[in-house]
Amino acid sequence: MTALLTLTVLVLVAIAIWQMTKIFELSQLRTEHAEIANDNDNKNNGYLMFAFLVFIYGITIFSFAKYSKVLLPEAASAHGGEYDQLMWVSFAIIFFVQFITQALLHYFAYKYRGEKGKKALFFADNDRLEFIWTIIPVIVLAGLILWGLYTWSNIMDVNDEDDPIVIELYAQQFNWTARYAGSDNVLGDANVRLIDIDRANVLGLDESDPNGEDDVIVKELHLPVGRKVNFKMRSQDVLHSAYMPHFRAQMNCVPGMITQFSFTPTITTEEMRLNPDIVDKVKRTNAIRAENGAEPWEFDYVLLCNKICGKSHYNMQMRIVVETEEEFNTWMAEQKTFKASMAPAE
Ligand SMILES: [Cu+2]
Repeated sequence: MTALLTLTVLVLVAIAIWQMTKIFELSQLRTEHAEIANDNDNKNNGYLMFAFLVFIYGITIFSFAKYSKVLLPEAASAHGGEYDQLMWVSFAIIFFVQFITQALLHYFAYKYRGEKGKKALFFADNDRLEFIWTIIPVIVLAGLILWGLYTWSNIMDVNDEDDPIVIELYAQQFNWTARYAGSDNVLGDANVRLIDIDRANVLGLDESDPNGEDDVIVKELHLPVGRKVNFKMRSQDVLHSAYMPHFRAQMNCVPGMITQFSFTPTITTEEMRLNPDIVDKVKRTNAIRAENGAEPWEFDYVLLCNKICGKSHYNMQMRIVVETEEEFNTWMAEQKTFKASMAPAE
């Protein structure tokens, strides 16, 4: 009974509100606030257009000022400069065009706002105008695309010139393993079917291939500065992506095939730690860590996974150390070869 009464009251209240709204609407019909825009409304909308223009310029400047510090520091690879230049020129063109067209769009929306007795000027076509606004984007885009293709083919050219070190990057859920080709600089054959965890053959190297005997398997990537590296990527399970942001390098790791990427590191870890952008980033990060009672952090290059490959994807990383040739040779001399690290067959 109470429920029925409540429902009836609610329905009656709803009807009352509806009726009141109708009365309100009717009373408004003959006043200034009709639903058809008058000159005053149009003028206000024109000013609002201007306000919106100021807002988007403001938020652009604010974002640059506040968030530029999260951008990557100077590229630490030979091809990285070329890559960054292409990106910054593209950015500059986009911002220039955006700056001009937004201003024009909002200014004209204000200038040609509705006004009693004013009629819009209209013409069906203008060959010269159409030619100009077609040819300019065609030239700019063709230039960018050609430059992009040239940069792409330069960066993606993996070859054996300049005596590169050959290193395999092996991806699996959720960690990385690196394999150096050893003194012969040739990687031994490998296949996931040959993985033998009991004998510590974690990458499935083929024991019958002599090229694999001197291979060196490690959990931390060391690179000598100034020496070209040819990376060969493999994946054990799902799609991963080897991402080395400081070197402007990324390549998918695909189960069943070997993908490649090549670059020359140009800045050692020690040198990069002195880079003003890195010093600033470390300072900011450590201030936050101190608040949370965590240990201070020191900058290191890093290899990340850039494909959402599963629940621990976010933490799939490996430290990269770029060092001098002597430091690299010392480190390498301490590592065990595949043959020496294998447990004997039973
Ligand atoms: Cu992954």
